[in-house]
Amino acid sequence: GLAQAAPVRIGSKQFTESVILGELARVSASDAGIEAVHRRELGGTRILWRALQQGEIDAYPEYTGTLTQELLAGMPADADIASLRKRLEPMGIGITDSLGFDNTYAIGMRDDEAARLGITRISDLRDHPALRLGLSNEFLDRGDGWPGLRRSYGLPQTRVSGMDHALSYRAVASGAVDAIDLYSTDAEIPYYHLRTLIDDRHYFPRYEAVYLYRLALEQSSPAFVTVLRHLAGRIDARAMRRMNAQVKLHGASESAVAADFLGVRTDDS
Ligand code: PBE
Repeated sequence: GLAQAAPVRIGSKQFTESVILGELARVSASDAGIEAVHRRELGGTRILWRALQQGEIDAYPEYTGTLTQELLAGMPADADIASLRKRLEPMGIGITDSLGFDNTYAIGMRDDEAARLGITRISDLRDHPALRLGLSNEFLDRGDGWPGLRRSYGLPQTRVSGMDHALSYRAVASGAVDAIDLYSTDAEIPYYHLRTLIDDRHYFPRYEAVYLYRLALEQSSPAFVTVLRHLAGRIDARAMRRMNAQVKLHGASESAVAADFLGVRTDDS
C-alpha cells in the first residue's frame, strides 16, 4: 500500500499559552483526520524559530511583535501580517492571519504597592531607583526586552534578576521583587491583583498571535495548513485569558482546555 505520510510536527515555547496554542493546532488536526504530534515546551523563542527553519518542526505559535523585534531584522515594529508574509515567504515560512488576540509584554506591580508609591506609568519608575525587578529570562536579553526598555525610559534600577516567568508572579505577590514583566493575557494579573503600568512611551509593539508553518506543507499536507488558517480570528483575548486561567489557576491540562474550546471530544488527551 501507500506509505503513510509522516505526522505533522507542532512545537511550542516554554509557557502555558504557547502549549495551549500548540494543543489547539494538534487537536484541530486530529479532529480533521490529520496525524499530528506536539513537541511541547521545546525552549524559548530562538529555539523554536531555528527548529522551524531547520525543518525539525512544521509549525508553532508565534507573535507579530516578536517577529519584528527579535527574529527579523529591519522590519518596522508594527509591520502588518501582509508585510510579514511577504518577508517570510522567501525563507520558506508561512504565517496565518491573527488568531484574534494581542499578548503584549507589560510591566506590572502589586496594585497596593503601586498605589502607595503613586506609580501608574512605566515612566514613574524613574523616581524609584531602589525597586527590585524580577524579569523573565528571555525578556532580559531580547531586542524588545529590558535593555531597550531601560534605554527608552531612562530607568535607573540596578536590582534586576532573571527568573522563570511562571515563578515571577509568586515573587511579586510575596514581595520578593517589586515589579515583573507581564504577558498581557496571563491569568495571574487579576488573580494576584497586579497593576499593569501604562506604557507611556509606547515602547512595546503589538504581539498578535499567529501560527508560523513551513510553506512546504502547502504541498505535503495542505489540509493541515487549512486547519491552521481556520483557527485565525477565532480566539479573542478574553477566550485566551480564560484558557490560560483554566490551566494555571484551576489545574486543567492544556489538552483538555484545547479540546473543550474546540468542542471536540478526545480520548488521547
Ligand atoms: N510573549 C509576550 C511573546 C512576546 C510578548 C512572551 C507571549 C513571545 O514572544 O513569546
